[in-house]
Amino acid sequence: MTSRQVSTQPFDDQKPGTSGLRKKVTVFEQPHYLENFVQSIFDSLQGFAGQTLVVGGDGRYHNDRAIQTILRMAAANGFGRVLVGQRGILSTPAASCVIRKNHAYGGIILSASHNPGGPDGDFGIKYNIANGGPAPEKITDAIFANTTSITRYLTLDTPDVPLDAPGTTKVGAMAVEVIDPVADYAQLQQSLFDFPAIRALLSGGRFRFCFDAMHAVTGPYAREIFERQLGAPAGTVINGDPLPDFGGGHPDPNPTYAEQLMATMFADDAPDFGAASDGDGDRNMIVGRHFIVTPSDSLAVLAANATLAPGYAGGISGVARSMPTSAAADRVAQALGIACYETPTGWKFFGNLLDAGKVTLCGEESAGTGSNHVREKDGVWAVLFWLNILARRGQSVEQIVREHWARFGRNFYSRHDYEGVDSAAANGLIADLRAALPGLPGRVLTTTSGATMTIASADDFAYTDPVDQSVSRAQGIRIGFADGARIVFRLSGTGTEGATLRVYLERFEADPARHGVETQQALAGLIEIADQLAGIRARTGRTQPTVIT
Ligand code: VG1
Ligand code: CO
Repeated sequence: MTSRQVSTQPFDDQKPGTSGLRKKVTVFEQPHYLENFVQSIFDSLQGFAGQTLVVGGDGRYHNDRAIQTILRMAAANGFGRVLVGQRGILSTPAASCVIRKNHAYGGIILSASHNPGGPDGDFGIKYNIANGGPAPEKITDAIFANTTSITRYLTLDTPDVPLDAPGTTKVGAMAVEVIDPVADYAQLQQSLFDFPAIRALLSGGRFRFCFDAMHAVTGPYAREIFERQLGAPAGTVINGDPLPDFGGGHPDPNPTYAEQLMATMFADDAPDFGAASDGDGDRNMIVGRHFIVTPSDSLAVLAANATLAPGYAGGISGVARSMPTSAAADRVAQALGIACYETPTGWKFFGNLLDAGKVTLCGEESAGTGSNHVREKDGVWAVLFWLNILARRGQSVEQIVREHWARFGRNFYSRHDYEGVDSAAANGLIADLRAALPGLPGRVLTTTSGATMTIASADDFAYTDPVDQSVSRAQGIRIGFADGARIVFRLSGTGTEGATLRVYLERFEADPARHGVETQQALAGLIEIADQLAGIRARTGRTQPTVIT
């Protein structure tokens, strides 16, 4: 069957953000919109004729139709084989696993992650390379360049491929293999963690665990791994059926959006351990009984306890964290005598460090943690890691974290998000801060309680990749204070409405006697200073953040 060439014209809004292209479903439903982007991906690649592509998504609205479009276009462009998850499902870390295991050329993942879904919700698409990780900036830049000059795309006139059951079909000359979305992924996890110890913990009847899949992609993974393979009682996984609109929820595992889990974990009869994951299964939220673990602390705890997991028993080579993530992991790295890298926001910046063996664990303050087992952050992996540690240490989540703080000190940390802010106001705020940077060091600010804080450093974060020397600039405004505290300002690259301003606040406290202070209270002075420096209230018209994590 010969491919059909369809004439098209560029759209001017197809620049990939922190993690692929994310837009409203209604934008993706425009004729040629998805096709233009997919063809622009293929046109940025070379040597894929006859090769394997992995395709899957988080099951959100439009996933099914988009996959059929991509299958036809992959065939028309000359791929030899596509591996697609049954019913179009593949979590982001599972897609990474499948790409690596099958030595695929790359993969296309359909997800807008934690953004809401449904006909009025968001949709997204991203391309991953042969190492299983998100395409680096040089590829996303090439894709974007192609979207601005595209004149045609290639497709086939073929019927939809049935995706309901495993098996192989042909689309033109290309084979489409429908695969079990969970099997390879579950097998990989078994090779990393002490499944017998976790099974003893979960099936012993004493320890209680609640996993909230938030009606997103992790439901099938969590049921298979936690309930079937590890013996947790049926019902351990809640909201386990993936729904196209995530049940109307916001599949972002944080204390604001994971309401049901929070209510469960803070009830009088709360379970011992709670966790949640996001739309596409790459994020994790870790909660103890009446106790939230911040993602930055979680990364540090995993690093400090890594050798308890069989897959990391030989030790870890290094740690990487995104720049706005707290320095809690740095302290562990220092104690272990290993390197700690600071990268821009987004998992694509960890790929080179992982490939080069410079780091084993990576994490972001936005509830993303992962390791060299795949090239994406991995929600269920992080939960298994915690279960492994809990099984081996026999302590509560809270005890483990408090002991960690006592040993390494506590990095009080919070992120304040102002969502859906007027774009011009948000851009103006960042531009003015950027312009003010040279004059900031040495400036003394005073809070209403009379405390003074001196700015020691101020810059716009730029990163030179230690492996390929590529440079990424303008990655966030960093203000460092003389006492080691820090404020970071940046704009989100994943939103679809207006702008989202993220303000990251951090202060170190060595004294265990002061570790019990409530986080927002511990950061109150910094919160005031952030507003003094950036004029957040005046410029955005907001008196408080939309979300505090
Ligand atoms: C956010 C997070 C970032 C994460 C990205 C993708 O980006 O801050 O840490 O890597 O989402 O995660 P931004 O640009 O909105 O701050 V996911 O789970 O949405 O793929
Ligand atoms: Co995600």
